Amino acid sequence: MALEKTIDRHKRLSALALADGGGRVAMPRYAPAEIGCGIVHLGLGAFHRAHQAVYTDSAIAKFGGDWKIVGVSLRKPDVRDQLNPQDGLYTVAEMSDSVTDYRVVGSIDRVLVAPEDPRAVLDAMSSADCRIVSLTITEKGYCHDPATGKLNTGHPGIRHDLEEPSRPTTALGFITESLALRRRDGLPVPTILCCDNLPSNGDTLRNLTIEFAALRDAGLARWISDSVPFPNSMVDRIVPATQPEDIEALRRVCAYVDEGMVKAERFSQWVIEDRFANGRPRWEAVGVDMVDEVEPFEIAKLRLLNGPHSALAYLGYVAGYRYVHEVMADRSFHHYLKGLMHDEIIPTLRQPAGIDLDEYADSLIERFRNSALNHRLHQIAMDGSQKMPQRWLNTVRDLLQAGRPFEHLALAIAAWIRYVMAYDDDGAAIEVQDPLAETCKQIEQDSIEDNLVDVERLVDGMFGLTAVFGEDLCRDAQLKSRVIYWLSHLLGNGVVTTLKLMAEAHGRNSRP
Ligand code: CS2
Repeated sequence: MALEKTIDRHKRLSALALADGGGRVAMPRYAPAEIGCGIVHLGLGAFHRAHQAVYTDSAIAKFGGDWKIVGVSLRKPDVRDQLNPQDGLYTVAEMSDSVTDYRVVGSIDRVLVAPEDPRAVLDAMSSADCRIVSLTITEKGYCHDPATGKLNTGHPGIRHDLEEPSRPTTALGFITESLALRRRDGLPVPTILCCDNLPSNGDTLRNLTIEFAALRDAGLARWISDSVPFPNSMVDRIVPATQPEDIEALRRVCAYVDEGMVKAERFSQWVIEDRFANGRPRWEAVGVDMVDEVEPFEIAKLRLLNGPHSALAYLGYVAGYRYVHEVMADRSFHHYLKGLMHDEIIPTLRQPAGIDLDEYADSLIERFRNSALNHRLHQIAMDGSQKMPQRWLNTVRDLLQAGRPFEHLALAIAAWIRYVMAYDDDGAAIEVQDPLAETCKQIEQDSIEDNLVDVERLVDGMFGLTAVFGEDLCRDAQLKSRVIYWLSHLLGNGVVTTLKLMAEAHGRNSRP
């Protein structure tokens, strides 16, 4: 089928009215309607649309194959309402400081909304066509204890899915029930491909699925353990949430309305362990690194990109900044970032093959500077309790064990505590989004005496969150005392003065 090219400045993007975007948009080089589905993806946020779906689109364009994606939203109907009227088509705006390229992606077939029709999701996941189930459900979607990777059996979603296995609500519930259906029907197993920023993400998901399945049926858990592959993967692309002004800018340039558009930096990386049960798209021919072992890449990325990202988010937001590139333009943050990356994080890393870690750190700083993206600090700051263990705390453990300094990380932890106190240095309210937000608020209330925060009591209370700090760091007096020190400074003097103090006392230039 030739793709029709009709333009109407207010026309919605769709297969029938596939606009040519005034020549500024790259269109799929295949007829999406003629391609069948092979992947079910749970968690169809902007990240998936700007990352895995783009690689899959390139692989289909080159080699064909029934690898289109059935997307599943586990909570809200928004993405379904954006994409289904557009026949799954959407635009990716790839932005550097000076240039934006636009590309329409054709690899998403349709979107299902799990709470509205869990049966339809199970049918898609347990059909013979589905050979890969992939996930980007964010850290909290795993219903686990982030410090240990163990299942949180008290989680309301998990409790529900154990009571009503055929009407699941969580990713673990859907995966386990769909595997049980396949086992019953004697269908080949799919590969379960975790694409979230978790340490050993495939292994973590595998363990959680087996732990969850064992609570239903020990035989099912054994069968999953013996037959279903869960390769680890490392995903990387900065994808800020789409804002209404992005959709409007696209309409001005490309002459169509695309409610499902996403924006991203130009850089993109995907490293996957090549363990697939039942085939996969030829991703290796379109820029994906298929490797035997992902761990060194994954740890380097989690600690060196996501770790500093979170630190900048808390410090920057409390200082009054709202975007990553604004923080990067402030020299005191720049010094802090250098110290954090080069003096504390890099010494804990194993060099991934072909990567120079100092150069990698410099390239990350360049990426953070991208001012076209308008990447909100608030987006990165979200769900800190679920992110900190893999982004900072494992690095802290390594530094403590090696007897090396960890001042920048202690300040980052103090900045998280300062952020969840929910007001910035100018007294403006912060809207904290975190599954533990209420608990944190309570801890803060409990630490107030005579209208003043008792910093020691506050830090003690936060460190009592064993699901975050683990049984070891919870009791680590050395770490705690440095966090108390930095939090006192943040509260007494604000972020900017505290960063100056850090630069004088522990900065790169403070040493001979
Ligand atoms: C960010 C990540 O929102 C966040 O927490 O740190 O989404 C980050 O942009 C990506 O992991 C980059 O690959």
